Amino acid sequence: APIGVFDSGIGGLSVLRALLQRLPQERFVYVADTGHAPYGEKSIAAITERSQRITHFLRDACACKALVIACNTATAVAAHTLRQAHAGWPIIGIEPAIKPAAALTRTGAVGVLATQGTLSSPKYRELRSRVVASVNAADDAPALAVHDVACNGLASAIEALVDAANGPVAEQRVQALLHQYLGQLGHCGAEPGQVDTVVLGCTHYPLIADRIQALLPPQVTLLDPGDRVALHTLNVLHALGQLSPRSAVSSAHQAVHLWTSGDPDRVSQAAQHWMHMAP
Ligand code: DGN
Repeated sequence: APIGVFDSGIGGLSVLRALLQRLPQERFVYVADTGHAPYGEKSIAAITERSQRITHFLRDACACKALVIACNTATAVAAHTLRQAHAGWPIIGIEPAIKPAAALTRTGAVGVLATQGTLSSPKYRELRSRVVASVNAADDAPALAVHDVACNGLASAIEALVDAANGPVAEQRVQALLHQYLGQLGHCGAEPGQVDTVVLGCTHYPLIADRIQALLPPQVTLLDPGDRVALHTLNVLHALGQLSPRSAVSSAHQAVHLWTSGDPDRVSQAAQHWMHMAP
């Protein structure tokens, strides 16, 4: 049986990319909900409703053996509800990598780029205060400060990058938003109190990690949680004895079925572009 993966759009391709590397023997069904994107500024009820529908589709129509929510916003808002409704069926979510960032930072200042929906969710706020409290309770580590930046519009601008007709305009828009949002991280650098670790807290952002890194001092580290999620998925399936045997799946093209509530050509173009997947 395949593994189901979904995102509001093409951002989850950054997670799918990592899943294909860690789990080369598995098949995947990816749903890009681009007809209802972006999730970042939608209500809790709307995001939960979309997540439930997609989960039903992946579990019932596609007979998926597990679900990877490749969207920070949907995880923050709906993972709990989905797990209650599908008890016993593995659901793997994704959340901003604050804990790994806290372990890595030398200055104690961590930036988190995410959607407003993720940053204002109780799940994120709880994670954030838990990590800050536990680091600041230990006296050997530098005090931890987490700087949240809500990157409204950035996921949508990234969606538009592969649109042939609007590509150059979208590129300008991405650059303008990055200047604005990265500017909010203050003077990035190696001094105490200056941000040296930036968490990519929305699955769209790793797709443009090179553009983000280019605008930051070289000593700033970006954290893309894709591989950690893929490794966790591997461990969960292994523990359940549900990993597929080494098999006939030989290419990403064979291994992935793409579905979308939006324009299928755009999504397959995005998969080709961001994952070098054959059409
Ligand atoms: N890619 C999603 C996330 O990780 O939060 C949502 C982006 C969006 O829909 N704005």
